[in-house]
Amino acid sequence: MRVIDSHTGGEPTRLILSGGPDLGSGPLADQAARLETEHSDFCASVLLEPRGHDAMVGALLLPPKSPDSVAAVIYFNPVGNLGMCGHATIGTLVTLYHLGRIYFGLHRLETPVGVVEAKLISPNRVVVENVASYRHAKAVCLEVPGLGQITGDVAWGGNWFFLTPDCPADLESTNIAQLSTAACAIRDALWTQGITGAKGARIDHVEFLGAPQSPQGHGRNFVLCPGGAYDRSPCGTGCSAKLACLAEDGLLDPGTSWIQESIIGSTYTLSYRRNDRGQVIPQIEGEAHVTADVTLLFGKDDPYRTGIRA
Ligand code: PYC
Repeated sequence: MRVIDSHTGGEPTRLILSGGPDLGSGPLADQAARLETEHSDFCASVLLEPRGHDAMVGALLLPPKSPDSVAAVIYFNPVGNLGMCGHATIGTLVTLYHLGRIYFGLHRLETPVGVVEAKLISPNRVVVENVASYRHAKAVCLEVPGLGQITGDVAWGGNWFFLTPDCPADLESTNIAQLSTAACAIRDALWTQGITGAKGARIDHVEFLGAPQSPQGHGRNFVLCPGGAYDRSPCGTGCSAKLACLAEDGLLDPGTSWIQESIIGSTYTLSYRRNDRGQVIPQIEGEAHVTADVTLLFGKDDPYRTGIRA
């Protein structure tokens, strides 16, 4: 199986170019559902140790449904699918450029939650225009064992997020273990207390919000991903959810830039516009680098053929 690895602000993407499972035909959302339910071994074998690690996001490249799109892509992590993925979209465009499949300019990419447009502005920099993002619930209070009362917003940015300024520790990389434990406790409490996204959707990302560390920054975050890994980048869909909340609170005007730092200090430049329906359309600018162009091997007698699942 040929894969190309990249990282976007430190967050890894593994783009699968060949050797993926047959997902049949039909809408991309159905093909994505088939990947998750019928091919979880495939997903784990590509992403988990010994071939990968739990922070990796897979991007399965498929032929587009529309001739106007450059590709269709299904994003997944070791535990399931992601609706959209900002960092992996940036990584995908930079990788397609590396392969000579695209050049600078605007490209349409089909994802299971809608078409996104992304502009390659240099070999390593991309601006992604994400799906419409919105706040579903404001100032939700929940009781979290070991943490007490936590208040935050529930918002959609292509995935479901709970965003809270109630951080259990400073947003420093030395506190990643403590932040991860607390974010997992919040995610579990959201589910057990029946707090969901629209139509009962599980909130599987938790985002702590804090002050920036650099003079040019506007905010810093820590984002817990569904498998338990933390996002090394500021998280494109998490930034989209944050933009939706800023817009709704009247704290950021359309077209105004916001620099978001990740827990390791990598940054995205964010802004948004409103479409003709008044919805928030986030723009995320970030940088990716290709790190490997490799063939993954899956020996029949390899006991860890489908990944280490401790
Ligand atoms: O960049 O949207 C993102 C993302 C989601 C999970 C990991 N990265």
